[in-house]
Amino acid sequence: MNELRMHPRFVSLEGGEGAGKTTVLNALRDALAADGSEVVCTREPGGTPLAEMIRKLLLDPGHEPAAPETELLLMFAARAQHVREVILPALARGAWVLCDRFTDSSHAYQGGGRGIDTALIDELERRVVGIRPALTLLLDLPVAQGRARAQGRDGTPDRIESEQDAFFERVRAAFLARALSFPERFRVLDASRPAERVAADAVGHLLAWRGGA
Ligand code: Z5A
Repeated sequence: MNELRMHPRFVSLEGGEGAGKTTVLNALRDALAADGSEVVCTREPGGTPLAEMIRKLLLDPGHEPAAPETELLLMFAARAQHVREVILPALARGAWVLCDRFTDSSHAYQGGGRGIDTALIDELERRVVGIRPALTLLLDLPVAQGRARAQGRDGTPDRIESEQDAFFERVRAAFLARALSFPERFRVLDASRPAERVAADAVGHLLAWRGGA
């Protein structure tokens, strides 16, 4: 695999912690399924049994700190499996694929957050993944607001959630930089608004995209 293509029925949702991706994903699924279309909702890291095992390794705070390169390669190992087992077969049979995070998260977290060279991430994307969403909805909100939402949930923070605010500020800046670099693919939504308004906005973008695709 050595080329990168965009598929019109492949849509990703991106954003920092607590941005509300799960809520929006459900609204997008309902909007697409209303006319009987098959919609596959999936997530990264994860989406297949093996990729979910890699997710557990990645988020487990119980082992020694992961080197940034280890973290990056595990993200791409999970993605390689997910693309081949779930995403490409779904697109081939005519389904829509809604993915909670994809390669832009690697650019934001491992690139922006951990400082890994973008060229390496681009190379892995091209050689290991080979596909990019045609539409990416970025749910953007201030770091403190997202963290407050995430902390409102039960459970102890995972390995990445335990990072400092400065890390998440770099992640947010990297997401916004990606959106500026790919304006035809990205739609940036103000995710600090009430959940119903964010979801309605996201559905509007998706249906406009489907209408024009
Ligand atoms: N990661 C990476 O580093 N590199 C990669 O390549 C990939 C991922 C693919 C796990 O992802 C971690 O993997 C993630 C990035 C890293 N680490 N972090 N941090 P994840 O997507 O599973 O984890 P997450 O981003 O932490 O998920 P999340 O916090 O659950 O985010 P969300 O799905 O966007 O939020 P939510 O569950 O819909 O909402 C969170 C809470 O806020 C919940 O109580 C909602 O009721 C509430 N909420 C949602 N929207 C609103 C609004 N609009 N107003 C008020 N309250 C709201």
